[in-house]
Amino acid sequence: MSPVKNEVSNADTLTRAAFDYQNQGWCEYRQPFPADLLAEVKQRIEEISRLRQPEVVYEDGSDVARGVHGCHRYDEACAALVRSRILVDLAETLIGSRVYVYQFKANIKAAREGREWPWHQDFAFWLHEDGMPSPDAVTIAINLDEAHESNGPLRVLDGTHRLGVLESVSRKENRTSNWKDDVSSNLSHAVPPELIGGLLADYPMSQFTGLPGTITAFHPCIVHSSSNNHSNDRRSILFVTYNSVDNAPTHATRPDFLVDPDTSPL
Ligand SMILES: O=C(O)CCC(=O)C(=O)O
Repeated sequence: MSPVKNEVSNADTLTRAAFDYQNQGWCEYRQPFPADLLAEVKQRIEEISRLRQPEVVYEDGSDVARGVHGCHRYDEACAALVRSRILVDLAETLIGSRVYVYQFKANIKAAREGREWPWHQDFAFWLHEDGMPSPDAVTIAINLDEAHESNGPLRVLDGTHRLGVLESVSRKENRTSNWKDDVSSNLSHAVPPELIGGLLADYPMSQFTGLPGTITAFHPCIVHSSSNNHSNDRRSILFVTYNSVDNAPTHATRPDFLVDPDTSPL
């Protein structure tokens, strides 16, 4: 493909993605990601997940790795991925400003043993735990494995990004004392159970199924979840959260591998 043609198709793809993102709170970004870099990142995530390091999180009560966090801070392949123009252009277009990496993680969801993520909104964590002023951020997901109906794909409720943060009236104004509660299957800021039935009735659900390399982006306030992995196939997904450089958190005290303190623009 000639450079000019590529520029044009990229602009069209970005415009389409921005339209979908505004309307439904998420979009698929139909832009091929360099296969060699993605393969390298996948291999590094597999290697890092076998190390006994604080940023490797395990499924509750087991030694099965659930996720690895923040390796863009020291691993060259992961650092190259978060700086790739494809992802940064998408993030800047969806947020409308310069961006930096707020969070980087791979959720591994091992075959048969990977556990659920209850219904939640990411901004509830960023607001309450870190003091992020507003939801001027976006999470870009890249499938490392195929995500299909039976291995616990991400699912979102279209349009719920417009609802703001959903709190229960009885919610206590406390922050969690242990960051592990923010990444376990027993989430600290899940959507209140009494609201879920109504949300499921009122908002259509979309599932992010797709081959390795599929890129999707979703809004910080969209209500989303995923189920246990009932299949023999691992479902590993990379999540890179880009934040506006004008929206740095006011009291980020969680570990650096969970909330990157480096807010310089990419
Ligand atoms: O990995 C998943 O299925 C869901 C991840 C998620 O919702 C999150 O990390 O906020």
